[in-house]
Amino acid sequence: ALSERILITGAAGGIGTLMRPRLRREGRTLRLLDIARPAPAADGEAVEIVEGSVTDPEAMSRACSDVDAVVHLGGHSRESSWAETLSVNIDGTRTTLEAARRTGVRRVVLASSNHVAGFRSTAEAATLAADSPPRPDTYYGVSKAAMEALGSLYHSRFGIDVICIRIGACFETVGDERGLGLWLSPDDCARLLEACLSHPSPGYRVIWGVSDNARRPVPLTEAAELGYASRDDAEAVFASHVVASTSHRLLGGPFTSDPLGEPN
Ligand code: 15L
Repeated sequence: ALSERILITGAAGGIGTLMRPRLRREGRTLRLLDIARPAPAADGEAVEIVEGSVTDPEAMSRACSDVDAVVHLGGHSRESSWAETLSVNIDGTRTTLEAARRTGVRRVVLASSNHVAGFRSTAEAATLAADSPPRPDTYYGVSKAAMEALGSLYHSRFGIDVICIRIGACFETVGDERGLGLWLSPDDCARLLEACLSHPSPGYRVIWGVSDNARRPVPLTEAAELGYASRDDAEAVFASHVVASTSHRLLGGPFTSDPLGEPN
């Protein structure tokens, strides 16, 4: 197999930690970047550990050199102050894309979120194109809309393949009813990332990233076109032990009424 190197930003975060063992492949090196130093290599694990921030242009250029693709997970994963959101999520994404361009990286996968579209009703979401115009529910959602726009810009200007995944909720388990619809199982997340990494010529795309849940509110058409086939359904695993929650009319659920700019 051809050897390849993939940079994962935010590698010590929630999704990064879940993906590290799952993206391990013969002939592949994972370069793991985070502000919190990722755990050292396990026995036989082909990883390169980089301590650094997505907001640091020099560090990002070094991190991007000689990599085949970037999986950009680094950033705040929920609401923060506007200043933090602007610096880490928006400027950090620009810095990451700019470093990828400077170093000739040909493919970038961006971790967007359902909160780009948090004010869409769950009723309309069933047929909602993944690249539908943003209806963000938080500053966090705005930062993910900016991420998708930056990805589009870097694709159109420089021809980089950019795939933005509007992720539902990627955790090991599901705790409430909303999660039964939006769950992206860690195994499915890895399947989706492999599809993003292996498609011959994806161009610029926005896709929904959820498992094929019985209560899935969004379509998987675009993800399937990329080659993703979900094998998981939250219903089967978690439906009997989730806590009942207020059913949400809006895709973003509680995010749609949380105070803006306040970490929660
Ligand atoms: C997100 O975008 C967050 O990163 C994650 O922590 C969850 O809150 C998820 O959305 C969700 O909608 O539940």
